[in-house]
Amino acid sequence: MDVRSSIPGVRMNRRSVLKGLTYTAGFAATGLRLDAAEPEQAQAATGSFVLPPLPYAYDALEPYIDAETMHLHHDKHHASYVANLNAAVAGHPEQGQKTVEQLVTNLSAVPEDVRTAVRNQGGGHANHSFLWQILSTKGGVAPVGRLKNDVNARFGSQAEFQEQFTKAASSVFGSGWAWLTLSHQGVLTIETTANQDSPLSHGVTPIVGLDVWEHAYYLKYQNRRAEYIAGFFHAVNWESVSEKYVAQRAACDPELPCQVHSYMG
Ligand code: MN3
Repeated sequence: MDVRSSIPGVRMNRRSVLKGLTYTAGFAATGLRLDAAEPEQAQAATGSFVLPPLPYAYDALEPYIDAETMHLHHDKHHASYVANLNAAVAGHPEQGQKTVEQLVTNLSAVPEDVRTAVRNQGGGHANHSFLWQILSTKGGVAPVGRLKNDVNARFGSQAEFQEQFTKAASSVFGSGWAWLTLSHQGVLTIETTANQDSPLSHGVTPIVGLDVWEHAYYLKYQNRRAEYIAGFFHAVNWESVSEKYVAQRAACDPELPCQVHSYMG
């Protein structure tokens, strides 16, 4: 069977919580010129794909991810992926009927003339939408429940998992992402993707994802990617990630063995 066809789309929560967002005094004091109307302009100018609001304030991830970076990352970079994706599919209205997760899960179903654009811009939209959802400093310091058990079974311990993940994220040459993914057979894996490639495109479900493009950390960390990665682990909403993981596990193919194998074999 084609496992990709049965991978459930990762639905993003698009609750409208923008009203809770404010520019912080700290951000205003930097003097950065950012236009508060930018996300609305980006959406109005385009089509069926929209920039999801951040589910928390721009400064909610301080001190690990700074408000200035969140402003630029969400309002400019992510908005640009959305606008470019809409432009890419403008001549193919049927593609605009799909979710972005459906697009990147099955790139071969996307018309060839826009496939690379959808891979890059759709990947950027899917990856960033996912990233905002897994972050919050209020979600504990480590996985709980089934995810805790499975991470320990697979990697030995949370510390060992973070060490392996850090190695992978540090090894990305140029722009890309590091991931903890779940295969349809129920196997947790640390992997990396280049540019904006989504794990969904090769048939696995993202559980945790870290953006290691320089735009994600350069303002605060400059070239110190290792410090950024260490900060990221504090900014993951482990409670929410652990909760979603239970549902993601339940979607494993019942016809295939769904068990976690030891990382060390
Ligand atoms: Mn990014």
